[in-house]
Amino acid sequence: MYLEKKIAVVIPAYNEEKLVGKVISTLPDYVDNIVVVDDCSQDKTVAVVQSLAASNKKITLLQHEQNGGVGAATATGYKWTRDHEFDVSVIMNADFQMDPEDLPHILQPVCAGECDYTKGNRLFQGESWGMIPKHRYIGNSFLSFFTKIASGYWHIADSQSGYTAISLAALKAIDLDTLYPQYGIPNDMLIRLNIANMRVRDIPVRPVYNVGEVSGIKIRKVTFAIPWMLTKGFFRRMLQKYVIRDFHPLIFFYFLGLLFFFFSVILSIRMVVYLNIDGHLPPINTLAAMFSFMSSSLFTLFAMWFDMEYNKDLK
Ligand SMILES: Nc1nc2c(ncn2[C@@H]2O[C@H](COP(=O)(O)OP(=O)(O)O)[C@@H](O)[C@H]2O)c(=O)[nH]1
Ligand SMILES: [Mg+2]
Repeated sequence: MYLEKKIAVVIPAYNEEKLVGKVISTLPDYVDNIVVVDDCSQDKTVAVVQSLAASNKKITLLQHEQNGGVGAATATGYKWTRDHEFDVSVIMNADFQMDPEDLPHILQPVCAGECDYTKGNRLFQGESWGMIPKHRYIGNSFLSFFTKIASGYWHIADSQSGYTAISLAALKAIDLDTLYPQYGIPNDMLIRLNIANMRVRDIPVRPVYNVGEVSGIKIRKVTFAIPWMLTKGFFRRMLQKYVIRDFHPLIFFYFLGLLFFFFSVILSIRMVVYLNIDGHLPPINTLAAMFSFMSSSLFTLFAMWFDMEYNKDLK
C-alpha cells in the first residue's frame, strides 16, 4: 500500500533473463503485486521469474502463447490489475531502465487523486542530452511534438517514456482490447486518455542507459509505424472528442488548415513547373499559393490553440 492505495507494478518482459530479477528484487515493499507479463520469451525469463515467485507471493506471472509486442504485454497486465481492482498500476520495463528511486514520485500524484495518469519525463534533466543516445533523443523529440498534436496533451513531453502510473478509474475508462500492441503504446495511451478527459502529468525521472539492456526497437520500422498510428489516433480523437462526445468548431479550423495546405502544395508545384517552362512566375498562381499557405498556417495554428485551451485543465 502506498498512501492507502493498493499498488500493482506491471512488468512487460521479452527475453529479459539477465535483468528481470534485478527489477523485481529492487521494488519497494509497498508494492502489493508484481505482475510480470512474459511475451513468449525464448530465453530463461520464465524460469527466473518462477524461481523468484516460489519465495515471493506478490509475484504473478502471466504468459503469452505468442509474442505480441510491448503494447500487447502491457494490455495483458493492465487487464489483470483492472480486474483485480488495484487502485494504481505502474508500468516498469524488465530491463532495469526505470529507476525504482523514482517510483514514489510517479505514484504520489495518482495516489493522492491529483491526476489520473503520470508519466516519467527524462528530458527535464539538463544532462539528458549526454545520457540518452543521440538518435533516440532526436527521434523522441520529433515524436513528442507529434504526440502533443495527436493527443491534445500539449504540456506533455518525452512521449516515448514507458514509466507510467494509472488510476483504476482511468484504466476502466479506456478500451484495453484495442491498445496499440507495439512500441507506440505510450503515445496511444495518451490519445485514449485525452478522449476520456483524464488528467495527465509529467514527472521528472532519471534516464537509465547502459545497465546491460538491449533495445528491441527497429528504428526503420517505428519511423513509419508510430507516426501512422499517431495520425489515425489524431483523427479518432477529433471525431470522438469534438464531434461525438462534445462539439467544438476547432475541427473546422483543422479541416480548413489541411485543405489549404493541400491547395498550397498543388499550387506551389504548378508554380515551379511554370517557372521552368516560361522562365517567370505565373502571377495569379503565385498569389493563390501564398494565400493558401497563409490560410493553412492560420487555420492550423488557431485549431492548435483551441485544442490547447480545451485541454488546459487536464493536468
Ligand atoms: N523488444 C521487445 N520487448 C518487449 C516485447 N514484449 C515485451 N517487451 C518488453 O518491453 C520493454 C521495452 O522494450 P525495449 O526493447 O527495452 O524498449 P526500449 O527500452 O524503449 O528500447 C522491455 O521490458 C521488454 O522486455 C517484444 O515483443 N519485444
Ligand atoms: Mg529497454
